[in-house]
Amino acid sequence: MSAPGALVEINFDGIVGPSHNYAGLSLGNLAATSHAGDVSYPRAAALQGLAKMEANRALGLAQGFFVPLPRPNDALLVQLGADERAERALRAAAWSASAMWTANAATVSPAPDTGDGRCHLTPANLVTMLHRGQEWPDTTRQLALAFADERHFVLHAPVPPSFGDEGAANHMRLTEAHDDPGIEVFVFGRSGGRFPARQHEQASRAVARLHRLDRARTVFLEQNPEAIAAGAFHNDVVGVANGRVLFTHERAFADQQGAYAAIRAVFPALEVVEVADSEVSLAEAIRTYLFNAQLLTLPDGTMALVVPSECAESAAVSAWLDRMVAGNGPIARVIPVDVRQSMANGGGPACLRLRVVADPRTVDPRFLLDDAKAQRIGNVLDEHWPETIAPGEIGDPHLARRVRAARLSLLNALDLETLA
Ligand code: SUG
Repeated sequence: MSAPGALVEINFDGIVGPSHNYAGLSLGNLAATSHAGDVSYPRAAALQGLAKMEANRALGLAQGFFVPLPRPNDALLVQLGADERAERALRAAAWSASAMWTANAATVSPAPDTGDGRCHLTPANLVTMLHRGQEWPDTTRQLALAFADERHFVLHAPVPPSFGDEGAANHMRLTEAHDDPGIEVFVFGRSGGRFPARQHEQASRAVARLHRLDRARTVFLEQNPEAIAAGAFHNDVVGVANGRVLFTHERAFADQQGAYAAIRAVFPALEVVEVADSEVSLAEAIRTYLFNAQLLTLPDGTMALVVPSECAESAAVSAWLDRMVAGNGPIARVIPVDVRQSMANGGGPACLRLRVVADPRTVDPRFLLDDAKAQRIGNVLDEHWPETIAPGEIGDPHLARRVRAARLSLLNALDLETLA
């Protein structure tokens, strides 16, 4: 256990909700649109997520979680003047378990980076997609509970809806040590391409101002429009940062060399681990989610990359990873994990977690994973999560009751009935 007051990175993973399904709701997310209409496996999905959390905890890392949001969200259909007989896409939006991807829950600026020495969180408005735009009110309630200690945390309202904000998926932090002041890098997209640019520059700038970041230590970069067009609907599909390291595809940013230079200007210690297009094409990187990895600093100070198991099955990607580990670079180890149910909706290991650098003692302990809670969560998943959901079942009142009851069982098991 860390010393009192010590800040550590806590990964808060979203527990996959009992209504997890494949509805193809996210234009520009190629995995999700290509799996539209598949039968989903909510229980397996949630157990895969739990196994990932447990594996990271076994590495000696702090692990938290967020519970699924209430679904189906009848209020959304009411707002649209619709009901369970609504057209398929509207109905599916109300059933979406998309809050599992907590990298989109909020943007988080740890205490050492902010003007008042507290950790600031801004829930993402997720306005670009209907099914995601319904998340923030319930997400905010959960964040308010988990980070209620106002001596250490500040929770903002989401930025106004005209500026799309997708949270930490478009935000990176570079630092010598988690509890040192960091450099915060915000990555935005410009609209005009064939797919939506989901992170608006003005949303990123608003978050940076709200979090009272030092302007001299804040960098704004434009995503490469070609990456968005190739399916990188969030920047964390083509790059991830941890410590001094930026692990990125060479075509992630609109001006790649300019991006490195802008970061280096304020953070000379930057170490770039770049994957060339000739080694792993943008398409292959997006298909395998090589960069949607958790880049973790282990207790011994070395770094590990938790990648989806799809990476090990790609000749180009696995060869690249083998070369990386054999070399002298900062990433010493690669750990594949099976999160296939989430991957089929475009959510890899990094999408499933929100990083919060904080002293675990300042977080509501109900949201921190330990052996007993992992056991209880596993039991509820085994007992109550539907094994499968076929597309035709979305909207079925019997399944709706089952999904609601399953979530309540989880809240009861975690002493979180207040979120019911
Ligand atoms: O917003 N998929 C999510 C995946 C989010 C991944 N997160 C990060 N990259 N951080 C999305 O596109 C698909 C749901 C459906 O189509 O049923 C979905 O919402």
